[in-house]
Amino acid sequence: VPRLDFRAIDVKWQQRWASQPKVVGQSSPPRKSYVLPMFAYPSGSLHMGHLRVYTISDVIARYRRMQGFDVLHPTGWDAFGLPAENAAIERGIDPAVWTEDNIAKMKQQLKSMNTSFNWDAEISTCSPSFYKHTQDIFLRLYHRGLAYQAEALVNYDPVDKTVLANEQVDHNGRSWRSGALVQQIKLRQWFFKITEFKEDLLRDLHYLSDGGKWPERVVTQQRNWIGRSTGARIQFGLRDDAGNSSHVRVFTTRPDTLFGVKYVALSMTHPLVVQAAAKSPELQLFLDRRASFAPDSKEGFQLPLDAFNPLSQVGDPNTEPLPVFAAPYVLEDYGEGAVMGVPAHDSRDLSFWKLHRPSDPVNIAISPEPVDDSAGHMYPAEVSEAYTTDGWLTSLCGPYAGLSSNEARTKIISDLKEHGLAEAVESWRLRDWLVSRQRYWGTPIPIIHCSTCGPVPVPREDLPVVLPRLDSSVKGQTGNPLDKIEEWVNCKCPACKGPAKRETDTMDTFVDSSWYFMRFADSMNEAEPFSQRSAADMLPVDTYVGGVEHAILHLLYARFIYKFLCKECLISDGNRHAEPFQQLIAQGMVHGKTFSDPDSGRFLLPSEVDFDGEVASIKATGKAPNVTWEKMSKSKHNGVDPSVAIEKFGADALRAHILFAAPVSEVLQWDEEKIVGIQRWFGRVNRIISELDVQERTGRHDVSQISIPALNTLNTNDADALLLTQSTSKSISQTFSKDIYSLNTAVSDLIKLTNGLEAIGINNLTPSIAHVTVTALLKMMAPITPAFAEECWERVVPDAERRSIFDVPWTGDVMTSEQEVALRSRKTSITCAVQINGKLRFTAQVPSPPPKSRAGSDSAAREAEIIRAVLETEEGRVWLTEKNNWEKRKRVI
Ligand code: ANZ
Ligand code: ZN
Repeated sequence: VPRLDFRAIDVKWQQRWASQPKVVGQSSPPRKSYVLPMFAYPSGSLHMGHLRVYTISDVIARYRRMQGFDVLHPTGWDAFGLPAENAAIERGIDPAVWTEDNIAKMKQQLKSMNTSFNWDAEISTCSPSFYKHTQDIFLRLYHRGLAYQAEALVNYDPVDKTVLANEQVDHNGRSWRSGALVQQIKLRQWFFKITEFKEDLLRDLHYLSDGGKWPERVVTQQRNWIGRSTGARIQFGLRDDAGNSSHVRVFTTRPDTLFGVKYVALSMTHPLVVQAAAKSPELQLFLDRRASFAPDSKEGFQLPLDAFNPLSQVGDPNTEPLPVFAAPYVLEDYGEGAVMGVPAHDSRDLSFWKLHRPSDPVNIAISPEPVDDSAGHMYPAEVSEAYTTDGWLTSLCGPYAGLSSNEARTKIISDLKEHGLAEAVESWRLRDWLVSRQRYWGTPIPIIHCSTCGPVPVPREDLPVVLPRLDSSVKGQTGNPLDKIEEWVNCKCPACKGPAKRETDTMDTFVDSSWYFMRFADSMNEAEPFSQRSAADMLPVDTYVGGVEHAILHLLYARFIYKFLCKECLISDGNRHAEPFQQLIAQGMVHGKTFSDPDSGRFLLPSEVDFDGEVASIKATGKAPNVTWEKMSKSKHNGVDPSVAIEKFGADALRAHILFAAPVSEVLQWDEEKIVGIQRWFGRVNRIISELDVQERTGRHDVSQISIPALNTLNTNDADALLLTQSTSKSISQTFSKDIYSLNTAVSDLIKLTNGLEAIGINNLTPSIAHVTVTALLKMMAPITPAFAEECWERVVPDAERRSIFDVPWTGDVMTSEQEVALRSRKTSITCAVQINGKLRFTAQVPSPPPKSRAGSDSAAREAEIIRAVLETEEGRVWLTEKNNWEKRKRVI
């Protein structure tokens, strides 16, 4: 048995694969399959999350290649973005150089994982040959009125000195990148009109959730982000302190709670608030403080206005005037920028009311039961939680009392509508996509500003607008370096040829990643992003693999741009609903084993822990450390460097371990101690291969005859081995093709098959059966452990037939289903008559006898086998263990 040097095997096959021409699909007509892992940011080194994504996508790609598909499995680099620019500012390094270095390192690491990427299609979003087309897509949007400039209140990150998209601000109002508290300022910005596609983006989620093409939770997150609400616009009367009447409209999804309204609140930029601020310095002061309010702040400022519930105007006695507030919790760009406050039934309104009117009772308008046993009015302090779900209207609700929320919504809207006081409306949460960034390291926006002509698009033939190089003078600068590069900024207006200036904003990196996957279809095309022909051949992506952290933004933007390009007829979609990713595999995170001191809670360096004993102990104290699994991070000292792990265990063991350790969608707890199990498995495979090898070299096996011989010549071991191989291959095919989320079971199935074959013993098999089952095992292993499978394959498949294991079609089954049925029935169909004390008592199914050649060779074993089977039947138990004692039992059969 040769000793296995996994690193040497990896390197040998990596070189072989690189020098072999890619085999194109053997199927006719060719069937394509496009398998894509989310591309990486070139930070400089892979992390375990990358290892997990690329392993999953590589297994799928390799499996589909073996099935005869023309597989496209490309990758590239999401190469624009702040870290490169920050390196430049901190250390005076050109971001392009920094990025290229990192890409070179990471590409090497990716190859060392035994991956099978189409490197000839590789792209990098920061290369002019790529961003030329990002600019082209920008211009296509611009010419359709879908890219526009507008003054907008934007999130400004004072540390990175850039504008952030809403999505890049967390719920504490901090930048996702720098962690700085984000400020709100007004700036002229570029937007993409994604809202134009909101109906399509929402509707087609049905298609994605049908048949589980996308995980339900991702579909739900997208649906909530788009956020269509159906409700009503309702008009409240207003009277100011001088007695002048006017009105204000609010948007509500709960017209049924109208009897619970206690106040009206307006956004900080609502026209009525702006008007009032002109006359009230205190209000102005309040408005000026807005940037300092926390996002969930319930601050408020009461305006000198009374509001009147519209129900009072349709004859309801409930006419008490309601206070009106300016409040930061009311969003300026949602609905009407105004809300009706219902403390009893909305939790935000309840906290607002508790803060501003702690002693003013709230109105309970909705009851959880059809019978109204609610208190009617309650003091805010008595209401611990708002009752926010639908129910039945209480006796407070006059003519509507007793109606269900649903009935009441319809009736209240239609009653108010008669007086022009309400109308049913929809409201959408989705906002246009703010794409401009005041940074250097991004795709330049291809627009020129001319004082005579205004903004002028750069003519297509002048693309790309190339980023100027940065020199080391950038070190320590703040703001956008592009603003300071005069010779780049100053240019000629394409329209009037007068002096003009380039747009210095660059695009959000989400723009690059919104279309990169289309570029892989035709990544060398200089003239256009991709040809219609190549799009028709390769798009959409069949299987997209990536982290669930991209569930909202990246996927939404990519769906938008894809739908846009379908509308532009660059992509002819057939009937795939203009969806770019037909199947989405969202993989879970990788958590690292984390040690901390039980006394101080301090996270420990691995070097502070002694692993030599039976249980780990802290070197300094001798105590046992706390062990948890957490997101890998520097501060927790729990990160694992994939390169080190590959050096240590070989890529194939890592791949198998990653798949085996957890179902695809779940958190993977990275525990290197468990790789031993995988290594032992490889060792068993190695022994089996050696046995087969000996068989073949001693000529016991006629290599020209590796199909299954006639069934009646097979022995029980052959039948067992064949049936086990057959059931494994069924299960594996199912997993690889339909049930990718259970890839962990593929590894355990293969381990079981290996153990089964080892238990049976290769030498106990008819040589051709040994060959069939072992080669089937190798083929099934190949997508997961490609180099090790190739190495074993080379040892057992005779020279004449030697070709890469990946060029051998995946046949799946090792026998026909007729053969399988015959084998199975032969294995179990013997009926045995059981006599007890000379009387026939019952019959039982027992294993069929071994073939003639071996009959009589082991009759004791055969007898034991039959008795065991008989005792396992229900009759056997009753007749032989309950009604008769052991002595009799021995005599009877
Ligand atoms: C009264 C009410 C009573 C509400 C109740 C809810 C529950 P979704 O479902 O997300 O669309 N709202 C309306 N415009 C707002 C704005 N500009 N800023 C903040 N909140 C606003 O949310 C709709 C609900 O959010 C609306 O329904 C409104 O509060 C509030 F028991 O009206 B509701
Ligand atoms: Zn001009």
